[in-house]
Amino acid sequence: MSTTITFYDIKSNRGAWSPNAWKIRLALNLKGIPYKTHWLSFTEIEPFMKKLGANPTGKKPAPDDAEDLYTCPVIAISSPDGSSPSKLIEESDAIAEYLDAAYPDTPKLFPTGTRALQAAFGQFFLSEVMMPTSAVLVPGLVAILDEVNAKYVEDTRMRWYGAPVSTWAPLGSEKRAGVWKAAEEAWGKLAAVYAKSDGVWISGAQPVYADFIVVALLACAREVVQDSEFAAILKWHGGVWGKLWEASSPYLAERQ
Ligand SMILES: N[C@@H](CCC(=O)N[C@@H](CS)C(=O)NCC(=O)O)C(=O)O
Repeated sequence: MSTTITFYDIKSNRGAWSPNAWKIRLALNLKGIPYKTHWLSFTEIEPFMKKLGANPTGKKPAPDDAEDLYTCPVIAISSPDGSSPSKLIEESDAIAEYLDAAYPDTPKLFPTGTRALQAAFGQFFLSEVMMPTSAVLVPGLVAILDEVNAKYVEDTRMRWYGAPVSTWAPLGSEKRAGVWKAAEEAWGKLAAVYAKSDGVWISGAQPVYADFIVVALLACAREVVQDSEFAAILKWHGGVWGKLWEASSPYLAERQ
């Protein structure tokens, strides 16, 4: 297909980190689709997306829930000569569906018959695994942003979730140890799901979108938690996440 994909991702001083954007980066890398990353900081997303004509992907959490929320990832598809207007696709799931439809000769993220099951998996992952893990990820995220964007994350998360990010899981604290214990238990539920598979990937020999939801959170953790903490995750539950991480390395390599 003779089009150019621009992939909007969120910058940090360690490069790619956003779990939602990583899902799509992994998908593009699996499919071998060329793309160009356009990096945006948190505070650039809303004004930039409005100007681009992108749709919001939801509402901000309360008390700002009357306001639209603009997020990454977004992709823009344009013809190489720029003669036709860009098509914009917002929201990681919608982008993944688009990539399967637009590049039918590439590995499928949603093999036939798996779309609904993968949607159920996504909901399970978000509430049972991602939520309990985020208490340790968000504080680490603040540390890899510039001053303005660190303040944006601290201020918005304080407003939306009611406690300063710096108190969620301070390094070396008992609280952090407790958060990690809860996270390990949460990932244990996921390990029980993966144990039903006969391969490293959830559906066997090939990765599907559900795997990339998981790997994307590991890729985020890689950038925002301590090295020793990340190494511990890879050993949890008989090393299932270590094996998944290793199998994902071809799709994690391109991160520009
Ligand atoms: N449901 C959306 C969620 C995207 C999302 O929440 N992205 C975060 C980064 S991981 C974001 O852009 N947040 C903007 C902000 O917090 O202002 C998707 O899957 O694309």
